[in-house]
Parts: sequence; structure tokens; C-alpha cells
Amino acid sequence: MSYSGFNTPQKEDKKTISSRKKYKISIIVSDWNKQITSKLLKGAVETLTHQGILNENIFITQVPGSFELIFEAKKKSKDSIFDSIIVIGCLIKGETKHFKYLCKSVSYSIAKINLKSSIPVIFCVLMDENIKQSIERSGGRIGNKGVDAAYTSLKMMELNKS
Ligand code: DLZ
Repeated sequence: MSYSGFNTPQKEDKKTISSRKKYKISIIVSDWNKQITSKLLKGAVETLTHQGILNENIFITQVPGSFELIFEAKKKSKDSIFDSIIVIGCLIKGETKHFKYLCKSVSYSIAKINLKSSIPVIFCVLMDENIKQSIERSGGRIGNKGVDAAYTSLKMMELNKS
């Protein structure tokens, strides 16, 4: 497997898993490139539930494209019921300038929400040169970035509460 940079956490003890029952997570997922974002979503949800988050505490919102992740994340970050937000999208380079400006605005805006928000917003937006790269990162050779985002969300919620 290629190096992904992500250190998968050690197996957690029962007490830690059980302590996560209280957490509520919003996942905002883009419909654009759904064949990829649905796999990222599946990876995230399976990891969260496996790590102690209750199914009924995972709130999924679908938006048309990655650009709309910004508006929805801003809204959800003001909603005090959530302990963490994960935004999932997939931007693939095309022939126009859309890719460059979408990548810039989505990453910049989600970073900006994190500066203001009291809850962590986890960034799971692939920005790939082609569909092959996206397939590799959504359950292929390089793993599933949805899984990594779920672990990051757990870590950040726990840090935020400590
Ligand atoms: C317009 C557009 C393009 C060209 N490419 C993508 C993409 O690769 N991934 C993605 O999530 N969304 C894309 N979009 C749609 C924009 O994110 C947005 O939905 C529209 O510009 C409407 O605001």
C-alpha cells in the first residue's frame, strides 16, 4: 500500500468506546462524483459506529456539490447539538478553471469556519487529477479517506472535551 500519512489509531479499550455514546456528528456529503463520495461516506459511518458512535447520533445531509459544503458546514457549526462535523466531497480536475477555484474556495472556507467554530470541522474533500486517483483514495490502493476523517473526528472531539 502507498504511504498515506495517516496513523490508524491503536485498538481502543471498552471504556473509551462506551464513552462515545454521547457524541453527535454531522456528516455533510456532496452528490457530485457520488460514486466516490458514497464510498467515503460508507467508510466514515462504518468507522464511527465501530468506534462507539451510535447510529442515531450520526446526521447525514446531502448537498449538490462540494461548493455547497461551505454553506451547510457554516450552518451546522452554529448548531450547538453537534460535537463534530465531517465534510465529504470529491473535486476532480476538468478542462476548465472550475477545479482550481473550487479547491481554493472550499479549503479556504472550511478552514475559516474552523477558525470561528467551537466544534471541529473535519475536511474530507478529495482534490484529484483524475478519477483513478479518487478511486485509489476511496477504498482502493491508498485506503479510504472517509475512514481517516472519522478517526480524526473522534480524536478532535475528545481533545475538544478534555
Ligand atoms: C461545477 C463543478 C465542477 C466543474 N466540478 C465539480 C467537482 O469535481 N466536484 C464537486 O463536488 N463539484 C463540482 N462542481 C459543482 C460545484 O461544487 C457546485 O455544486 C456548483 O458550482 C453550484 O454551486
